[in-house]
Amino acid sequence: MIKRNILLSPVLILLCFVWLCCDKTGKPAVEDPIVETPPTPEEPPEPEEPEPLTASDIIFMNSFEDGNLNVWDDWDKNPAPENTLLQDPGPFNTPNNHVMRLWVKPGRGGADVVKVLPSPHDKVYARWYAKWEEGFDFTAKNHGGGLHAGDRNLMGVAGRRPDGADMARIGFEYDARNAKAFLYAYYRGMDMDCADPNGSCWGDHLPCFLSANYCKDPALREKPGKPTPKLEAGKWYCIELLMDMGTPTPTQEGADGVVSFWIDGVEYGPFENLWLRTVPSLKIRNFDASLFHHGEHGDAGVVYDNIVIAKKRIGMNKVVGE
Ligand SMILES: [Ca+2]
Repeated sequence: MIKRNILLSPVLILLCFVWLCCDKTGKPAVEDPIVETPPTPEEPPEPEEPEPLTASDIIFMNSFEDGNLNVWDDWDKNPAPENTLLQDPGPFNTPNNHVMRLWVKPGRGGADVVKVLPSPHDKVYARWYAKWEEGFDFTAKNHGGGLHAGDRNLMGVAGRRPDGADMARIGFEYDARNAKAFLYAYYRGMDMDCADPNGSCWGDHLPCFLSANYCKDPALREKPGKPTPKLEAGKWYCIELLMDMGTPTPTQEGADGVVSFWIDGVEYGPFENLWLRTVPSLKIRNFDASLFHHGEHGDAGVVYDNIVIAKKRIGMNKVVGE
């Protein structure tokens, strides 16, 4: 028995080392053919505007008018020019308005701000405005930011399926092959990119517009007649995410987590009956605005404004206090 433990210990240490050293920022999007939803002959979908929020609905908001980023919980403090406040009319064309710019140095790397929410939640909406600057290179592989359940230290973990008690996250990004928007999601029930025989597992694409090898669940495919837009540089987008952790369940059976997102008020979900957690203590605790590139990329960045995290749907209009 003692001999066995002596043999096992180096193996365990090696495994821990491999895990700690692994790429915690995720691999590039799967190299799989894109299956585009055919264009629809129907009129484009109309945005839906929800009821206005009250102050008590709001968990956190920031419009970058403080002159600094002190309300954020930034540990890595991406210094200028990676993370800067700029004067810009913003999404509401407001004089003397300010926005936050994220810019990534040449090569692999990222810029971000993190907010540890003042309270943990089972269901959260996050809305922000973003503009990819003129000349932005959408062909560069990327990851974006969004909502994270679990400890802040696990926000960058990638390459494995969460255990249902540790973490879950959804980030808004684009496919580098066609600039189409989607959510890149890590959660207990994720299943699209887990064929690696070594047990590695990479994020789901919501909606899924890859081949049938990945898009195994028809409910998670792009909805007919509602393809997600291809992002364009130089225009403001209103982006809103919903993450509802759902009932904690030991298996997929009975799981009812929900993820959805809106672009300019048009919903491209919901994705329902997702297995996001096994325990009630796994709650949404963090938000980040982030731009990560896997390798070489263009010199343009992305600007953010009017970030609101709330208990209810936020919509495109200004909220109380903005
Ligand atoms: Ca502003």
